[in-house]
Amino acid sequence: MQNISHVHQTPPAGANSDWTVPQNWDRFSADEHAIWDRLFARQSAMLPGRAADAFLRGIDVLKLSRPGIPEYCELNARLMAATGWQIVAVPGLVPDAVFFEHLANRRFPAGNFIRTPEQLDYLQEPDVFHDVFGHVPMLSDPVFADYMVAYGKGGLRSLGFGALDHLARLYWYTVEFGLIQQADGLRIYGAGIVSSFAESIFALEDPSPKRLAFDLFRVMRTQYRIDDFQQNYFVIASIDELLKVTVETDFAPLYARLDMLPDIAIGTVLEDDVLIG
Ligand code: HBI
Ligand code: FE
Repeated sequence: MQNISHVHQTPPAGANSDWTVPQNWDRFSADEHAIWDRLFARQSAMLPGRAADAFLRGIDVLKLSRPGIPEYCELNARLMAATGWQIVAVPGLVPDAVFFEHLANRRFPAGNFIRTPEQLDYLQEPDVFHDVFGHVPMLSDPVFADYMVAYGKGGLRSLGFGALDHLARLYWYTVEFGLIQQADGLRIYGAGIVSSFAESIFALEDPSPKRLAFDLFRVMRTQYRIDDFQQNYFVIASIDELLKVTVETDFAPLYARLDMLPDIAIGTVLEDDVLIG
């Protein structure tokens, strides 16, 4: 999730130097817990057969079906036991370097607020539902958890190359909007899709988006949009594939080649693309 126009450039009042804030879970009202329950009920009813097995396992292992907005310190006990990750509360989008530093240290920055009923189907800033329902279940999968650490370390390195815009596409087309080919069919693991009722249907069933086999270089050339459904989705064969290619690739020469090539507009299909479904 990102809309960089909202990023706090200095830690807001009450925040630590790493932008973390207390979750203040006890300040959530009954109405706010009810918004979580409404969103959770709607998504959990429609995700079997749509969400990746790893995601559904995460919902179960982390006991996310308990009512109300999860209390981070309580949830962290289970998340830490699974993969050593923990959720830290932040007031919204944080600067890239801060974000990557947290990921590199197995800390997932999650919003300490929840959307209003008027924002039920879309909001710009990552709230607790997008972050905790969307992102956290996959963090209980050991391989995906390692991928997110590798991404955080890669993100910090990319800043040294001035290559964040290219590397951000890898995050966007995997962590936020990724699809995976399972033996029993195409499934969602991207947080931006899985936390959205309409896009969970669109991403798998609509004929208009181009679903392409994941290719790291192709992904890093591909533009994306932040204010509408995606017109491109990239499909991995396994989470192992994603971790392997990210850990084994030397990104420096890729960044040099990317700087010499034009971006690829959304919705484009190149002749050597592998179209899926
Ligand atoms: N901050 N809280 C928060 N959540 C994000 O997803 C996030 C961010 N800051 C930067 C950022 N994402 C992007 O740099 C990544 O998507 C690459
Ligand atoms: Fe997100």
